[in-house]
Amino acid sequence: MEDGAQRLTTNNHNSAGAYQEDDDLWNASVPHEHTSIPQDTSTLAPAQAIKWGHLTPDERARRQIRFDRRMRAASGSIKKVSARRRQDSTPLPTSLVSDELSVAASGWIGTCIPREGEKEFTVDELCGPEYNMKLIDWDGCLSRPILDVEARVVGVLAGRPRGSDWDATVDQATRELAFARESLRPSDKDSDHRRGKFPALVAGISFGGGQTKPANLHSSKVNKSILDGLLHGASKSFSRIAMFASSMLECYAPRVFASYRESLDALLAQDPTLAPNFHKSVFAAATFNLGPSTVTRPHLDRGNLAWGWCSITALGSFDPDFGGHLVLWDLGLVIRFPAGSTILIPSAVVKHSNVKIRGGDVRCSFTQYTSGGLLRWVYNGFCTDKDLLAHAKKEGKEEEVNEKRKADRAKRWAEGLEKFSKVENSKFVY
Ligand SMILES: O=C(O)CCC(=O)C(=O)O
Ligand SMILES: [Fe+2]
Repeated sequence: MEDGAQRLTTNNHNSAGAYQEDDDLWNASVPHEHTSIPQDTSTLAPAQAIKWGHLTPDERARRQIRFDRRMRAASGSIKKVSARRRQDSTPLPTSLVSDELSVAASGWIGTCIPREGEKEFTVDELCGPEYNMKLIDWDGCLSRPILDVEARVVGVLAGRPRGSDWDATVDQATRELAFARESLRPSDKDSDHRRGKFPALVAGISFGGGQTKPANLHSSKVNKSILDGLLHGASKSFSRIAMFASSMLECYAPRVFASYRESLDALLAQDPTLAPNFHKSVFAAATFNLGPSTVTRPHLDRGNLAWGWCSITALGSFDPDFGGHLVLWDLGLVIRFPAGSTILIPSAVVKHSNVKIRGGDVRCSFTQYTSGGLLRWVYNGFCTDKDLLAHAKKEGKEEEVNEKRKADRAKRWAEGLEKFSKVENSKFVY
């Protein structure tokens, strides 16, 4: 345990009592409420056992579902299994000063940084005298919220669901990525981009440079069929991973989650042609980093929402003690990152990369995120800045609209940071 680390003791709703603490709740094919249905009164909390003792099992089950929903609503709506995970987590304090991170003047996205060279780093180099970083020997299972200097939760080593079938899900996802990699056209196979030298496929809803409105990220015909397999294949591996990551966002950054949820709902209501990747995930878009050596260079994903979190799930078959670690440059951390585990970070503002992997090892990853442009579109009332200002001019309200926009810009980053949760007196506050 690092200096100053403490155990979170959230005030969550254990009184519901009737839940089985069962990570099979993550099993995408089973609606989670049904897994918690008590079959006899002995599994009910005492108060419910007295009140509901006369009911038939079916009636009790229905009441239990309603009761659980109310309990979840009262406690910020997270599932019991997530609340337990949060309660058992040990924070990871750092000296990050979040207010000093760089964001674009608009406050919606991150800033541009120069593209870094091809050098791949080892753990020894990063933790040696030149970079002086700290190795976090994470087991990849237990959740660890990452705290800034003000005990603000700026990200989380989320871990993995405890269900016994998670390894099978991870193996299946890894096989599906290998198949996708093999199926790419040769020209797509050796791509070299800002983040590194490995092919990647993107899917979902985005609004970035050059677009006039939010749109579904599209790909070539070949890649579309590969993506369809990854997103909608019978195994549902990526839908499970996506759902776990989304629920971890809800658990550790409920107010960021709510912003994603609200803006996604607004977008879908306004434009029914937009198609999210997964029903049970609030992230608007996803990237499949196909490897075989997904070792990213130090980079920012600057188009993502500045105060948004991006989920990263490591996949593949590699030695996590040798490489694949997630390096968080602004935090001075090198985090062991085994396949099957998920980490969430504000990737638009925190520079990150991976440690070099061992020759012959295979590393892939799956990320989910929401672009800042999407929230700006919703904030503008579903139009671009340009159209908004043109409209304001026509109405003779240019000055008024400009003043408001200027004021909003100036406070957007600070307001975004306020959406992060805090750990105060060992309690999770949001
Ligand atoms: O694979 C990883 O651990 C990092 C992935 C990443 O940063 C990205 O895809 O932008
Ligand atoms: Fe990234």
